[in-house]
Amino acid sequence: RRLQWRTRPSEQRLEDHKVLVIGAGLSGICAAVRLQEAGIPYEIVEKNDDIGGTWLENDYPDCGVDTANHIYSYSFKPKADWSRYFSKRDEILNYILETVRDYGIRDHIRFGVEVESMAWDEASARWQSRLRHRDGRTSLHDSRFVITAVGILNRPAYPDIAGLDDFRGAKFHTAEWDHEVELAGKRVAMIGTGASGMQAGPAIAGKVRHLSIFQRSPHWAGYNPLYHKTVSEGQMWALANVPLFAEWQRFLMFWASSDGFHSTLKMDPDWPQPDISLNRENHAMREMLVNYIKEQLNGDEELIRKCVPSYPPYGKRMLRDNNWYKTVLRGNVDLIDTAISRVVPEGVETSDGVTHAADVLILATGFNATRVLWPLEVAGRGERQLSDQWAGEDPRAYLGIAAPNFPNLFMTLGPNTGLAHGGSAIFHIECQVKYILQAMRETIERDQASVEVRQDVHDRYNDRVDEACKNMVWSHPGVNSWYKNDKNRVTITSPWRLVDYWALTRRFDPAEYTFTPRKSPEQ
Ligand code: N01
Repeated sequence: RRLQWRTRPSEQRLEDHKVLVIGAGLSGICAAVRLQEAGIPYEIVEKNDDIGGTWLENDYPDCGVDTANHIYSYSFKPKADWSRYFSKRDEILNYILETVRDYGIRDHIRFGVEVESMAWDEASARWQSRLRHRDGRTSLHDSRFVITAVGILNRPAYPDIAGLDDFRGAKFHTAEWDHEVELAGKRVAMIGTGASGMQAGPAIAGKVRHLSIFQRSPHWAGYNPLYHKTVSEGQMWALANVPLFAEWQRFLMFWASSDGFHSTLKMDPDWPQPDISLNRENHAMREMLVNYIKEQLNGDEELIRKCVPSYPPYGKRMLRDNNWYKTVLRGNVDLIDTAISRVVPEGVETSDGVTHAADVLILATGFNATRVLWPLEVAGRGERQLSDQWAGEDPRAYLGIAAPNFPNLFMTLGPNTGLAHGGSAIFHIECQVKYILQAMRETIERDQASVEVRQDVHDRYNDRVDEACKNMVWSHPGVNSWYKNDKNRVTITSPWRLVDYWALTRRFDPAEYTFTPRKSPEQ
């Protein structure tokens, strides 16, 4: 729901509380819609030349979503005519562009501008942000509030493999796909078998001469009958015309990902096989997935050994089988699980001394997700750096939204709000934006200059997060992922069910925050 003012502030007061939104992806656009409805002035600064964030940057072959679109969309902009249950990148990008057009947001966005650093100015109780423009110029931006909407997976990670720069052919990351490079008839090497690799690999295997896939560890991938299906006209009609049908479907998906299988993710201390599964349900899930893999691989023992993960299901992001297993069975595809020793000019060398010749090298190696907000430099009260407060890779925030010492700064998809257990990230984004706007309303209506979460509230919440995560699959010692830092502390994923996070963020409680009054002009 849009924000309701209790006492509508004057235009002048609203103008004084201008907001800077960093990023024009799904989170930034959601924030913009709600700010606009509330009449709070805002500006979006976007590093790219267009709208869309992750859905603009990622356009590798067959790039798409693995959360059903009828929930992976804004609640305020339902769409009955998604062509598929799990849409491809272009359809999602068009949906974001439609939202921007319908709400008239484009004029509020400055493209090709990156926020390099931000500093809280105590005297004026405002944020001063240093912007770097594409032409190298820098400028200062002044705002009362800042909302970071930079996503989690926004900085491609390049593997630290010796000789990478020596490779003779074309090479690129999946998030920076080079469409100028012709793959037909080429020998291609792809490093990484996460969600990006698992979509891109099958999409290119049919056209390349040979595909060598380098797998460091296998990922679990499940089958969903709707994954490859288009939505029928009858279904679209019902979604558009039958009262409450779309809401009902959305609610079912919400429930399924919220409550449906949360217990699958929790360790049972008495479980006899803690290496491979967590509890009875998790084990049943494992057996179902293993049977599926065996069936897909036609009993090929060598490939089955390579493809069955040793860690429990959901330890890393559960993927959707995108014809992955059929792809690794192809005659022109090798799945290589011998460690890479180095990249050489003519291909990739593995620790057994074999060189796998390649003309093109694709890095499906994921993102620098663990350093939340990096490389943005944020200096709060008393010039305290956010990266110091977080000791680099140990980010914490109250509800993933607010951090002490950083007044008037709100995060979307901040620490411990990533969804690794199903459910739509857009749901979390909407919860966060609603909460943030309530915080702003409270500050503006009380005629305060700043709002800052109390340290004790923040600490207590993070203790709860840590306690909940301890028991969950991502903390499993056999799982190595970007969901946690090098101290095995889960920093990215949320331990809560969707409904829990909704309840936590539903109402902003002013008692959990400290407000600082606005200085009158003569002070
Ligand atoms: O990245 P990843 P991604 N040497 O980090 C391997 C979302 N997403 O881009 O597993 C060798 O998951 C690494 O190996 P390992 C979704 O949230 C969604 O694929 O660490 N290998 C892994 O195999 C997802 O979770 C969709 O052992 C190296 C791969 O590279 C997130 O994005 C589609 C290596 C990286 O996998 C990230 O997915 C795409 C090295 N030095 C993305 N370094 C959909 O919704 C890394 N690897 C469908």
